[in-house]
Amino acid sequence: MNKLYLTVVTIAIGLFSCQSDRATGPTDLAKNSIIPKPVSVTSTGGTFKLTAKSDIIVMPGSPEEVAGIGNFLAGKLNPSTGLGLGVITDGGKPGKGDIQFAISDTDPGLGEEGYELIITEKLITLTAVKPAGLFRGIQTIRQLLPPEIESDTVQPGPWIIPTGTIRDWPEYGHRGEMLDVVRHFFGPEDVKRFIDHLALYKMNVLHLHLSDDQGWRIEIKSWPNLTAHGGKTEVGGGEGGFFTQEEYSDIVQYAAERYITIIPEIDMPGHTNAALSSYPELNPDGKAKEPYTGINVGFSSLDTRSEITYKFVDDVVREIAALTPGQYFHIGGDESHSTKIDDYIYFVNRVQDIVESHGKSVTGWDEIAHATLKPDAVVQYWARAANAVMGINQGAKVLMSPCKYAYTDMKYDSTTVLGLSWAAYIEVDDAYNWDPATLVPEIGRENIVGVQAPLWAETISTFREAEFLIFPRLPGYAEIGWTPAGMRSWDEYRVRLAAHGKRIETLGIGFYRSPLVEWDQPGV
Ligand code: TNX
Repeated sequence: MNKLYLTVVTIAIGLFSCQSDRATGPTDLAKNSIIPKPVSVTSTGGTFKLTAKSDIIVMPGSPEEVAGIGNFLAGKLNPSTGLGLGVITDGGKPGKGDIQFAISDTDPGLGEEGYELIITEKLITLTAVKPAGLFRGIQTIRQLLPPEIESDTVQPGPWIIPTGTIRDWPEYGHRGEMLDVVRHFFGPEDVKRFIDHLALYKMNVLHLHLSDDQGWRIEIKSWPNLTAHGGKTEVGGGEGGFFTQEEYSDIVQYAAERYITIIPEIDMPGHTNAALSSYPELNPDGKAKEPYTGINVGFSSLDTRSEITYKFVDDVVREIAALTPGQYFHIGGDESHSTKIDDYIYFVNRVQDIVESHGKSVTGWDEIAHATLKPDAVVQYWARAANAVMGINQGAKVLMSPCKYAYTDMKYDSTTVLGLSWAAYIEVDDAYNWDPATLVPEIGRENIVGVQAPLWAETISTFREAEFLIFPRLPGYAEIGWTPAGMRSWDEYRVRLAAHGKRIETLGIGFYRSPLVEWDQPGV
């Protein structure tokens, strides 16, 4: 009897101490597992708790969009906490448990996307120079809360954050991913989900690869057959698909609400079989090409010496540019193996003028550096460093997407079923362990605008499959773009990444459980 009593008491104490541990929560802000790693963190050893009294307070006089950022945060916190945080914009004083947003230019060092988060036992104050900084800052708040915060059903909590100060801003202005919606089509809902993933990790660009040999994915009103015919194919013979202009604009808007810029790509003069099969007049012999559903590259080319080609390009660029608020239009330019080099240069030079005439700056794959680049051109380095260097020598900037490190369509290792392997196997450590500013000796920090990881879609036909290749490499690319190289190390990163397993899983993402990461350890 006595023994039983003792056992019950022991279990009760055990349970109680566990519970009280949970109720106290983590108290050292410095032991966070935020990705990308913040620039500076100081801990003050206390705790802040979200309660049923918590609200999000927007300082009066803030730009209107700040209330939208408040709504975004409330929309993330309310389903899982059930605490019903409201967004207060009427000048109400912040009380215990509130999160306050402030826009202030007293700390210009934070820049366009930086933020400061001051967490006391009473209040969280998030300050930024620009609304984009507040948006990046609320991703830090999400990540400081337990992974269950990402659930869409009410979870027990408690919702505790350690106190202290975080000051944080990105190393590079361009941090993004590319999504190939051509080789297999991914619809607006998939693209939005991808945008959500970018947002959580503070990325700010989504490059959409919208045309290729296997399909044309955006409605062009002046050339309707591009989608009526060219939109109906994809790799392997599936039904394809395309975005109407309304759907594209809706994606642009959805991204903008997350402070993410869309860069549209129309790949040319190669990778154009879908256009050539949709319009006979684009072909030198006046005959439409057969649709193509294989995965070879380099066989197609627009007719660079025909005026109708430039009428076509002008219409396409004009219609897409009008729907795209971002500065850049991507003209592709890769693997034009069936275009003579002189024709290629002539074409890229003319297309640059077209892009400029529609108010956009040119970006393209590294081959475009063979042409005479405009001063504001950005060369996307993927394959040949010599091309990127040629771009630099013309005064262009470089976007780093080295295929051996940043190609999200590469297999993780020889046993991965999805993905290709022509560039490399890219395990999670390989994806993380490189520094854009030292990778190629001739490409220095001052030449680089940022980092972009492309996801080509030859081998993936569902978004679940896409997510398997994206995660867990995406957080690493996000950190390479955000966190100064001197603050990064794989051994420290892999522990933080382990703590994201549960978070990614709670978001419903089936990710690659790399053996290099101890996923089931409780994160810090
Ligand atoms: C090369 S990367 C390509 C794409 C393919 C990719 C597959 C680049 C600019 N061109 O057309 O989809 O390899 O990994």
